[in-house]
Amino acid sequence: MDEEMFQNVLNKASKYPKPDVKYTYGTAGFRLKAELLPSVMYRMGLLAVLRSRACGNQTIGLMVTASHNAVQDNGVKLIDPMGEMLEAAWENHATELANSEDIGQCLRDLTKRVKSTCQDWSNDGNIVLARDTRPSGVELVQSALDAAKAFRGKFKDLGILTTPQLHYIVRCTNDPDYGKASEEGYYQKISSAFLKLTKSLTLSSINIDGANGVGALKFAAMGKYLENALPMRVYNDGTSGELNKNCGADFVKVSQKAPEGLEMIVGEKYASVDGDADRIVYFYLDETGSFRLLDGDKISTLIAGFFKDILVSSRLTLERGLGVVQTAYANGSSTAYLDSHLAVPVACVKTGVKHLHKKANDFDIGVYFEANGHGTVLFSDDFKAKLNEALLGAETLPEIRVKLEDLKALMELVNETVGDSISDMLIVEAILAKKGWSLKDWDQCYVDLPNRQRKIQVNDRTVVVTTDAERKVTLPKGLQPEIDKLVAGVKNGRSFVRPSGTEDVVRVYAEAATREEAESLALAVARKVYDLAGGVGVKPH
Ligand code: 16G
Ligand code: MG
Repeated sequence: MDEEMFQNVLNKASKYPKPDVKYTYGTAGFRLKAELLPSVMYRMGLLAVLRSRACGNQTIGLMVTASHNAVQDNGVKLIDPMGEMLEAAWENHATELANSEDIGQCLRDLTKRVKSTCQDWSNDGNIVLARDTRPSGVELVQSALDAAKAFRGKFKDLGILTTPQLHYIVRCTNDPDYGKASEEGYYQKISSAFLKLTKSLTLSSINIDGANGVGALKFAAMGKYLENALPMRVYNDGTSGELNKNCGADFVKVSQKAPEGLEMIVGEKYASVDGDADRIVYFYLDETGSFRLLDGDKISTLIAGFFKDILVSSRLTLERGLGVVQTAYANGSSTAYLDSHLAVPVACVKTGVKHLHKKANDFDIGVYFEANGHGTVLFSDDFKAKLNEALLGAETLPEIRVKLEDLKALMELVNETVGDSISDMLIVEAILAKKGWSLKDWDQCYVDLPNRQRKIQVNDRTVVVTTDAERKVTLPKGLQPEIDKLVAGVKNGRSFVRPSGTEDVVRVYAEAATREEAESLALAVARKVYDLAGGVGVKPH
């Protein structure tokens, strides 16, 4: 090993001293107050280069963002070669490196370990970096670049991008068949698929809440490629308001009300994206002036229903077929609608994008969404091959060919690497236009069951252990029977409890036929959690 290189890494590291913090690479990478991150960022620059070496010099992405968190926070996540999230074993390497007191030694050990088990080791190392609009991102990117230089990796700083744009670019860099590896290539691929799909259709305008973040910039940029096919107005574009403050997809989903910064009008269409533009939710005002939210569940049922129709009419037969992946947070009405109305199989997995993404690969067309608006569609190689074969077939009837071409355009419109608010919005808009649906028509597919979430402060959230995709608890003992008893007395009742992956709390979800019952079920379950899982502070009341 090259001692001079490790010495160099160590010398540079003194610029980024590690504060007294225990870091964990969680479901969303590292995410903290920005001032606690320079040392982490430096180390993640090193890890990204190491990961690239371990992947035979394929390009690895490093995204600096804290998504829907406050502007004072920031974070970092690494992106694997096919644009997917970092492999689980490397999450542990990331945590180890971030916490090490002797970074030179830790990196030396890690390099040795990784190299010894690695098939296609390369001595180069290639990374691409991007950040959202947080001011702290500028210096944080610089720390990662310093690391890459010291560790003799090659790097490209792509400036400000949405998280899904960087995922897309990483994928295209390593797999040029997927598209052109640039921001422009992204707009071109997606806009041309959208224009193909909506050719000769008239689309009504959409109002977008950009959360005062990167989404606002990039929706506006995409608008230039859409040739006025979709009139778009972007609000909360960052010129005056603060990032994610009382606006954005998370605010709208959690508070179930309109973001600040836009005046809602009956009959208009609205969508909100989050701070790094990988989530989207829709909303509108009904005739009575009530706020109506169309969340990730509504988006996944819309997309799955459309795929179902088009698959039937295009006569493509698939072995593993179409399926939808949800989490326990999916509204019970959405699951029932998929099951009994659309007859589409539904799988339920643990919270966290990586679990949904993985499961969606079990289907030929796997639609996955979290209720919070993060999701996309994955297509199997078999599906792609069958589709191309059918399109090439000379005997394919013209009316079938039209459907197949729609299917192909729809596939090209999807960013398969990760949930993407720009791509997701254009998918929704294309489907609504094809069906001639308003948001109200879409909303009426099914009625959400009233639901309520609560969080309970406990001494140690790890005392709560779940099973069955987080739908049941195994520990603390006695909690599940209590939940079962409470649920049994409530019409359409359902409730589950899980430790948060991002906050030091235990979360409770409850739904029921009426708002009052959902509220009281959530409260009763929260009180049981407080009693049995070591609640601290005031008991829920
Ligand atoms: C992270 C996850 C998100 C999940 C949320 C749950 C990713 C990229 N993000 O933000 O999917 O919904 O955690 O948070 O996986 P919780 O564990 O605190 O409820
Ligand atoms: Mg996000």
